[in-house]
Amino acid sequence: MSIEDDQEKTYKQFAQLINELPKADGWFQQHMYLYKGQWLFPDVILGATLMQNHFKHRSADIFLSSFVKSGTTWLKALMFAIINRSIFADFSDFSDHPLLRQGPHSCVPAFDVYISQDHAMTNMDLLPSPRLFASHFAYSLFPSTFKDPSSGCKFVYVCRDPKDVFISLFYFMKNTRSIELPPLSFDKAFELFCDGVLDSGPYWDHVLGFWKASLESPNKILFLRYEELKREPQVHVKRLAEFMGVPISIKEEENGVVEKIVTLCSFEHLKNLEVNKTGMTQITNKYAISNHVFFRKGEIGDWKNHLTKEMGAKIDQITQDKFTGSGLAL
Ligand code: PAP
Repeated sequence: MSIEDDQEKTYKQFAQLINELPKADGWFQQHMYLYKGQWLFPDVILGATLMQNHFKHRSADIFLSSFVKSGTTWLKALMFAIINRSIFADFSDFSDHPLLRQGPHSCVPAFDVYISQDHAMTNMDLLPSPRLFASHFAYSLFPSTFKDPSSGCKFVYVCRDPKDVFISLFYFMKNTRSIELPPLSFDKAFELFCDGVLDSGPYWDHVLGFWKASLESPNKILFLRYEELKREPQVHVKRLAEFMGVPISIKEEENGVVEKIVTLCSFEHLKNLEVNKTGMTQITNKYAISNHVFFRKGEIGDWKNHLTKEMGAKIDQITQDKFTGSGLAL
């Protein structure tokens, strides 16, 4: 049986499943659906079912996992640059690096939507190891065979202050929401965020899922914070390289490789590249997105310019309530 025939059953099951799931107005598209505790687009739910039934993982696979607007673009660039550094650069020169010509989202595929594209399974099978994928799926959606410590697969998870996530998402939504939908107001979006009713939400369940798993399997899941990366990018580039099995050698350190990767992937550098000012990323066969929308301010604490003190305190209170007893503090 061909891969496509084998997947046919999953497509049929998905067509039935989507009609049975709880539905809400989407932030980007008309509807999103609650699938196993996470609000997702229909295409992405199809992606989750294809992953669960057909994706053949390899022990060297690495998933960059994150809640939306938590640092995915940055981590895509950093992880891509770290893992491919011997192919695309010698010690002194990154002048022909792919990140100078392509947006980070073109360098590392968005697994959740890519997997349902034509021939995706075959194409992914053809990729050399280690394969690098990025995903907004909740930890609970990944197959247990993949999550099993003996599988060898790894996750890098990045989380960010939910107040900054909300602001980042609100402005991203304003740029990318379907023009056929009525505007979503700031106050309504805030209420929905707090209630967890947003694409990939709820935020807190997503973060906790990976946090708990990282405590159980620290060698399998590297849990990072956007804010820590901003403060000490060089320290975290070295941690990432170590975790991904490609540690920075003493010779590389002496040659300034860490600093070069940090500079190559910095917000200021990427944002000002022509490809990220005017270029597009093809997300699916039918949908492309302007690269510039992924680079807004890249700061810690921009929420203070947009949320009232009461709104900030409300998100902090929810975070405290949800994270109590988990050992996680943001
Ligand atoms: P995604 O979920 O759509 O992939 P993601 O990349 O996770 O988005 O988040 C985008 C945020 O990361 C933006 O934050 P802001 O709206 O508060 O500005 C974006 O500016 C920021 N960002 C993008 N690239 C970088 C980078 N190289 N360094 C730091 N922050 C970055």
